[in-house]
Amino acid sequence: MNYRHTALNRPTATVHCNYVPLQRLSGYLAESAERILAVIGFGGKALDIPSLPCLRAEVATPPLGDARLVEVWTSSAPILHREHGDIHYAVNGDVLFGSIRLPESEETTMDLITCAAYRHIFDLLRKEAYPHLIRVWNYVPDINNNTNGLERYQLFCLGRHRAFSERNQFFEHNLPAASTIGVRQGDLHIYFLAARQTGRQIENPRQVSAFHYPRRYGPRSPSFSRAMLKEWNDGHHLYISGTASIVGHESCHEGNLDRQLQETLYNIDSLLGHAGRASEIRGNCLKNISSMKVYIRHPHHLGPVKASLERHFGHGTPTMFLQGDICRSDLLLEIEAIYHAHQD
Ligand code: 3EB
Repeated sequence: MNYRHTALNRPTATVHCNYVPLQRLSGYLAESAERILAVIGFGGKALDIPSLPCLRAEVATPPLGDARLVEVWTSSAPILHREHGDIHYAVNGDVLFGSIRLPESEETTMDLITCAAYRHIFDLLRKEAYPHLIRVWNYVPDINNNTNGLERYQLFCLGRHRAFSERNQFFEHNLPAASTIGVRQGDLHIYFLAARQTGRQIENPRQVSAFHYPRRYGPRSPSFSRAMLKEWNDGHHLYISGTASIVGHESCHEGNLDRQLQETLYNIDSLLGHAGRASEIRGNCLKNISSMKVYIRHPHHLGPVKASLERHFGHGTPTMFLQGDICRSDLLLEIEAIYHAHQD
């Protein structure tokens, strides 16, 4: 099968992220009318299912609470599954979904393997002609540890910045939404969604853009946008980056879980308002949250965080709670989300 570029500007497919209970996965995959791009499990052992006919990846962040959810990315168009070097990926003419995992060694420190991973990704996107990175998830082992005076997150940012900047000197206007979370086992793992056609980078008026963070946070700034707005054939989807209790560029409410959560929710509200105004979405209606992932540093914080979020969003929102280390050691939690705009 060969995918041809369409003459129309509009993508012909849509892409959805679904959280499916592990025990229902086989049935879901068998019945799904949409095609499966990828299945992502969390915390090990989740994908003890014989030979899934699609891209599968296992993220090291352990699930919190009783729910065992897997993340299933679906699309409306037929999919091809491929491998290129270390990257496993799926394509369907509008979208490329990929996953790469790279080990460290004595010779390859975190900045070098991060740079290598992003170079592989950019090479693949160029080769396959899906040049626009929309959304990236980075899982970094021991993210808050120091080596030679730099935090491993800072080394990660150094390598990522190098790969972005050597590819495009104007990269700060075309940055994907991202989450970068610390894991306590395994290798550097990155999975990502890229597209033939570009999305729109959205920044948050309450926060200094991460790519403009002052130098005290590290020798190179973090290369991500606060959100990406992407049009699929069923309307606009807003991919919100991992969002934490940061106002301006400073972490707020050190040690105070509830205040950090409230500040995070203000940040998300502010971003939604801004994205609605900045885009020409009819009805200005980015109110439909479709899923949310909550990374919590200390597992015993699950109870109060869950209760507050249910008060804020109600019970219906598909939510995944995961243990993850936030990239600043003074932050206790981080939330990422996907919103859909309903078009009338
Ligand atoms: C922040 O706003 C919190 O380096 O890719 C959130 C999302 C954070 C993505 C990244 C970092 C990243 O700076 C941390």
